[in-house]
Order: sequence, then C-alpha cells, then structure tokens
Amino acid sequence: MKQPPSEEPEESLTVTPPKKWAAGVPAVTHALEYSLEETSVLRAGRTLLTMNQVDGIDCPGCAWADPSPGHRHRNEYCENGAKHINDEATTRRITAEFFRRHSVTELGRRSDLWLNQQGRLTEPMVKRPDSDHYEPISWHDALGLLAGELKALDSPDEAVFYTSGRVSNEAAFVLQLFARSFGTNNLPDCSNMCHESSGFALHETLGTGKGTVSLEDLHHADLIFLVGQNPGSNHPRQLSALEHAKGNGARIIAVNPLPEAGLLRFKNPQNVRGVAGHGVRIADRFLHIRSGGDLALFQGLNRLLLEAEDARPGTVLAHDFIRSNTSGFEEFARHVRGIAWEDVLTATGLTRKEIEKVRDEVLRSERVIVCWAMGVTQQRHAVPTIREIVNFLLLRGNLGRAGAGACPVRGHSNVQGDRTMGIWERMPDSFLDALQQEFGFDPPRAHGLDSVNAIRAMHEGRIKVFLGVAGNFVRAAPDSAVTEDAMRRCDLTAHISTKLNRSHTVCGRTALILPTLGRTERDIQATGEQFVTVENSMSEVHTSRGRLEPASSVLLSEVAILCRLARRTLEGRTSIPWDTFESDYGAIRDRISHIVPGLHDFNRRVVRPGGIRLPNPVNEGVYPTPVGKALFTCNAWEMSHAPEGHLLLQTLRSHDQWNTIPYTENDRYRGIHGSRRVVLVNPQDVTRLGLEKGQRVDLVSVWDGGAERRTEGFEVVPYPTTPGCAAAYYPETNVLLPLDSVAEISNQPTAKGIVVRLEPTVMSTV
Ligand SMILES: Nc1nc2c(c(=O)[nH]1)N[C@H]1C(S)=C(S)[C@@H](COP(=O)(O)OP(=O)(O)OC[C@H]3O[C@@H](n4cnc5c(=O)[nH]c(N)nc54)[C@H](O)[C@@H]3O)O[C@H]1N2
Ligand SMILES: Nc1nc2c(c(=O)[nH]1)N[C@H]1C(S)=C(S)[C@@H](COP(=O)(O)OP(=O)(O)OC[C@H]3O[C@@H](n4cnc5c(=O)[nH]c(N)nc54)[C@H](O)[C@@H]3O)O[C@H]1N2
Ligand code: SF4
Ligand SMILES: [Mo]
Repeated sequence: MKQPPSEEPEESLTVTPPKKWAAGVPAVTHALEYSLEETSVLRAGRTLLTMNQVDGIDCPGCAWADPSPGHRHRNEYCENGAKHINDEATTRRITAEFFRRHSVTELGRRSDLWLNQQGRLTEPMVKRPDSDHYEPISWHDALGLLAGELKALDSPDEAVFYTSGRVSNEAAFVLQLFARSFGTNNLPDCSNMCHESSGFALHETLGTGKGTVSLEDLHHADLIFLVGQNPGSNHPRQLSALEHAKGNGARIIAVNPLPEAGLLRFKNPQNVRGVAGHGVRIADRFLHIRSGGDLALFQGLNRLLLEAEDARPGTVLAHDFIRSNTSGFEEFARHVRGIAWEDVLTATGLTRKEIEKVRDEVLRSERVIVCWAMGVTQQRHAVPTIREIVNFLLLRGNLGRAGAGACPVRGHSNVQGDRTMGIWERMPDSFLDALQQEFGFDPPRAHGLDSVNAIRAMHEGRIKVFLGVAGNFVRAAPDSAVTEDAMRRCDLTAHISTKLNRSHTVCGRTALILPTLGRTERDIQATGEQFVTVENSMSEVHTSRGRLEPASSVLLSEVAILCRLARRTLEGRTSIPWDTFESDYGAIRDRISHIVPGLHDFNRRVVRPGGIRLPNPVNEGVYPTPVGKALFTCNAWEMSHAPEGHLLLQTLRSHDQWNTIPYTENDRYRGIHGSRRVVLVNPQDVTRLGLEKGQRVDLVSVWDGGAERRTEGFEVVPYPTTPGCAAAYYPETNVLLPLDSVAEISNQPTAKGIVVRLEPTVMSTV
C-alpha cells in the first residue's frame, strides 16, 4: 500500500507560455508518471489495456464515444482517462485509524487535492451528533440508521437524493425507483449544473433533449464548430475524431475566449505523425469571442444567411426541409433581420468581417455540426443561445442527416444514461406511467427539487435528509458558503463514495460515509460476477466490466447499497424485488427494457460488440414537439456587461483535475505550474486596472447590488483571454457564484460570466 503525503503541497507558481498544441509524447509520459505514483505498475497496466475495449472497463472520465468495435486502437484512451482510472485504482487506503487521527473539523480545513490523495474509502463510517470524529459502523447499522431517519420524516419530500454522472445505469435506475416508491421526485443531479440548458433548449425546439450526431457523422462533416469547450483537456479523444474529420477534408471553427491548446493543434499519441511530427492543425478559424457572446454570434450569422438567400434566392436556405419539418420560420426571420449589428459586434467582440468569413465557410459546406459544452451552457443566456444554434442548423437542413447535427458534448461518463434511467426531478408522465404499470405503485407526479432549489430548501430547513450517490455536492454547487450552511442544517447527510472529499466534512447533525466499489473493480453478487452499462454522449449504451480486486473486502456495490436501503426503508410497502435486483443486475435490465423506449431486449442486445445505439427521433425525421415539427425561435438578449473596473469571470477546469478534484497544482497546456490560486487576465486589462503580473488580488463578485462575495489571494497571470474577460479555476471560486445567478429557464448555475472586481489583497500583518 502506498502512503499518501501527510502535508499539503507548498504553493509556488511558475508560469510558462501557453502551449500551442495538445497531446503527443508529453501526454503519454505524464499519464505514466501519474499511474506509477498512484498505483502499482501492474494494476495500472491491467486496467488501461482493457479500457474502452469491447467487454472492458468504460473509462470513468468523460462521455466521449468509442470508435466502432473493429476500429479501436490497442490503447484506446487518453492521458486524462489514464489519470482518472488510476485515481480510482490507487493503492492508498483510508482506514478507521485515519478518522481517529483527523477530526471532521480538521479535515474540513484540508484542500480538495489533499483529501483526494488520501486514497480509497474502505469501511462505513458514522459521525454522531455529539462527536467531531467519524467512527466505524457496520453496514447493517449504517443502513438501519439511514432508513430510520427516512421513515421518520413527515413527508418523503423532506429527503433529497443527489447523483453524479459516474453512476451506472443499473444503480441510477434503482436509485430513482427507490426515491419514487418512497414518494419523492427530489432527484437533483450534476446534470442540473452541466448540460441542463442543452436539455431544455433541444427539448423545446426538437422534441428531444439529446445530441443527434454519431462519431461517424463527425468523421464525415464538412464543417465543425467547437463552441465553448476545451477538448484537449476535457474530451481528449474528441481530437482523434477531429483529426479523422480533417483527413476527410473537414474545416473547423473554434469559438472561445481562450486560445486553448487542443483547439489549435493535435499531436495524436496513437500515430507516428503525432508522436514524431508536427501533428494536425485543428481550428482553421479561431473566433476570440467575448464571454457570453455566442447568442449574438449565431444571430449575426443567421442574419447573414438570410441576406445571402435574398441575394441569391433559392440557393442558400433548405426550403423543402424548412417547409416540411419546421414551424415559426417567418417570425424568426423577421426577428433576426431586425437585430442591430453594433450590438452583435459589441457582444461578440468580433469584427463583421470575421463573421462574414464564417458565413462563407457555412455556404461552402453541405454538412455542418455544432459541438458545445460549458462555455455555452453555464451562461445566463444559455437556453436562448442553444435555441439560436438550432435555428442556425435548421436554416440549411443540418439536422437528421449524415454528417450534420447538434452535438452537446457531455461531461461525466454516464451523465446521459442517468437521465435515460429517470434521474431527473421532472421526468415526463410517459416514464412515470411506465413505472406505475411495471411496478404497481403510484409515482409522485409533482416535480421535485433540482440542485439549486434543493440548496434553497435545505437552507430553509425544509430538507432533513441528504443522500449523495457519487459526486461532491458541496464543491460542485454554487455559493459555497450558502451551500455548506444548507448541508449543515440537515439532520442526516450520507454519501455513497469511492474517495474522500469536502462533502464528507460538511455534515448534518449525523453523517454517514458509505464506501463503494468503483467501476474498475470486480463486482461479485449472489448469482456471480456482474457487469454494468453506461450511455455515452452519442447515445450508445454498452457494458463496463471491472477487473481489479476491490479496494477493501468490506465494500458493497452502489446497487447493493441502494437495494438494501430500499428494502429497509420500504419494508414490504412495495412488491419491488430488491433482493433479486441486488443479486442479478440482469433482472434490473429486464425491467428497464419494459420502461425505456429503445432498450427492449436490453440484456441480449447490450452484450453485442458496440452495444446499442438509442434511436434519436430527429434522425428519423420525427420532431416530437407539441406541433410535431422543429421550432424556429426568436431569442431576445441582453448583453453580458461588466461595469467599469469589472471583468466577466469564467470558472473552469485545469488539465489536471476531475471536476471538484484537483490531481496536481498544474495546468500544463495553459503554462500554469505549482499553484491553482491564479486569475488569468488579458494584458490590456492588467494595465487598465492598474495591476501587475504576479500581484495578489482578491476576487470579489458583485450581484444585484446586494452582498459581495470574496475569495482572497489570487496571483494575476497576464493571459491571452478576450479583453474584459478573466478565468480562474473551479471549485476554489464557487464561493463567488451567487445561488440566484442561474441560466434563465433551465435554472442552471452560471459558472461563466460572473461579474467580478479584482482588489489588491491586503496582507495580514499578524
Ligand atoms: N480532464 C477532465 N475532463 C473532464 C472534466 C474534468 O474536470 N477534467 N469534466 C467533465 C465534465 S463533467 C464536463 S461537463 C466537461 C466540461 O468540458 P468543458 O466545457 O470543456 O469544460 P470547462 O473547463 O468548463 O471549459 C469551458 C470552455 O469554454 C470556454 N468558454 C468560457 N466562456 C465562454 C463563452 O462565453 N463562449 C465560448 N464560446 N466559450 C467560452 C472556456 O474558455 C473553456 O475553453 O468535461 C468533462 N471532462
Ligand atoms: N464553478 C463551477 N462549478 C461547477 C462547474 C464549473 O464548470 N464551474 N461544473 C459543473 C459540472 S459540469 C459538473 S458535472 C459538476 C460535477 O459535480 P460532481 O459530479 O458532484 O463532482 P465530482 O467532482 O465529479 O465528484 C467526485 C467524487 O465522486 C466520487 N466518486 C467517483 N467515482 C465514483 C463512483 O464510481 N461511485 C461513487 N459512488 N462515487 C464516486 C468520489 O468520492 C469523488 O470525490 O460540477 C459543476 N460545478
Ligand atoms: S476522451 Fe474521455 S472517455 Fe476517452 S479516454 Fe479520455 S477521458 Fe476517457
Ligand atoms: Mo459536467
């Protein structure tokens, strides 16, 4: 067993110029360094070779899709996938002795990085109301305690069940079934903070919340937009797909306030040209957009397309497609023709010439795909922005055919699958009816709480029990101080987790840590070894089978914990066969196949190489909106605006972190080493604001004329971000995000476009 470092790392910042390319040999060596430090060579090698292979382990990193079975590389993973898997496969262990040594208060002062470095959780622990330490508890007593608290509630709606997108389909299905048979739709999830805006916008306009493209489509597109995403760090194998597309002649347009390395050039570590040569240029055009300017960009572009049609009637728009498949075109066209160019140019920070050049690229392209991620979804106008992207795709019929479509690039490896399984506080009646028919109970119909509303309810004392299944809610959520306060007001907080994180240290009166198997580990139940299934960003559902011996013999799987909890809580109130589900995950999949359209005959079809691709109605020419057609929409906007002396801050990921968990203090592609307490500011703004490189500043967010939120001691790094915009890492900056600052319609927290001021840090003299 490796020993974790006992002290926090010393912070010491060095800055080098940002990289102009991503992946290549350094990526391979960095992945290996991390593997060797975290695990034995053998464990690392064993897991990596089966990763993303047919019948192997699905990478627990992002939701990017695998190539079809015959086209997979022997090393079908990226540097970061290797880091994520080894972070779970670590040989470091947290035992009861660790919790005897460290009080909850002390652990609460530790950094996210340090907590994660301590290793895997190995036995159930409880923190009692009068104690500041976790102590061991048996599974029987832990689940009895949790079930007892749930049964004692005045209403099932006094409990919330949070999930993060690493949870398998089987566990997600069991969780929502438990919550609903218990009587609540309070199922907030990480998706509320991730692609909720995409779901709302796509559902409204196309009648389905999911992306429409496959890897094949990307390979055969003529033009691909990458809007608000950093694939070099967050979806590295997307770069292989883009390289493939470029080989087939595709052009790529990147839209981003930061010139991210992976958007510029890619050196594929899987081929000779990538390892030894210059690699492939990714973006043919880079639009250095202002924060929140994407809605204006697509509106400007749409106006230019309408004008091109005026100039050459019948040659630009897909008239037949628009006539037979869409509704609302005339009104949309009137609206877009009325927008003011000055507003578009101010909002985007681009020139008209730059946008006209994009129009020309579009006019030359038969097949267009738009990819987007958090730079779009975490903005106040995220939903109207994505609707405008849909308008853009509809104008030239870039939906429902090969090589074209909408590609929201999902985050967690199974975040999309969890939604398919019913993890949503507002599942449609069709799903609830199917549950009712299958299991013979009345699922609650009133919408439950999403993440933001759950925090409000906890804060107001309306929630007594919080159960988190994976994830790190207190760090993922906005307004850290408010969220922590909200958690502390619960009677019981419990987490089903693989590793220690801040959420375990911010406790209700009583707190439970329920340690669980990770995806890399063998899962053996009464009927034998089990596999689980997951769904990637391209709606492909496939198996994942763990290979490693569990981190401790005491661990239970997520499915087992949830089934036992359900049985103890509901005690014969339903006829749901929890014991059978626990012993045979195939029995869960059988039930899923009766409920989820497209997953019929689930058990038989999912074990075929490549698994099952869920049908997307749009690709069959069907738009299940209330009018049966795709909708053009009119999207008004207010410009994102920072008052004089302020900047628009985005909170984002470094190359070396998994969401709320930093792996190191480095962000190699951006040239940041040794510290995460940095704020990236355009050099012009550094001068304009009277700041200096390396100066320590406090970040102060300003909201609605009300209370200010502050976080101290960030080093100023001059960086080529768009003027007026700044960037700093999440989750350290979540304290700045006001709970009420949400995307309109989707209620998604705005982790991008926060108005901040930079104030010189006053050094304490004590
Ligand atoms: N290694 C690693 N991989 C991950 C994750 C991780 O933490 N680490 N997290 C996973 C998860 S859950 C998710 S959701 C995804 C997230 O993947 P990304 O969406 O790539 O994540 P962010 O780091 O938030 O980066 C946002 C990008 O949007 C840009 N941006 C910010 N504001 C704007 C804007 O107004 N307009 C435009 N056009 N661009 C903007 C930023 O400069 C940045 O490049 O990654 C997944 N993959
Ligand atoms: N400011 C700001 N805030 C953000 C974002 C942002 O860009 N900026 N991004 C948002 C987004 S896109 C997302 S998705 C959320 C992420 O929010 P979450 O999904 O809640 O957070 P993670 O950091 O992925 O959770 C890590 C923890 O998951 C647990 N875990 C890992 N693997 C497993 C497993 O197999 N089983 C179980 N049971 N537990 C496991 C470990 O204990 C680990 O500590 O954060 C959101 N918050
Ligand atoms: S691209 Fe995503 S899914 Fe693929 S190996 Fe890398 S982290 Fe894992
Ligand atoms: Mo995410």
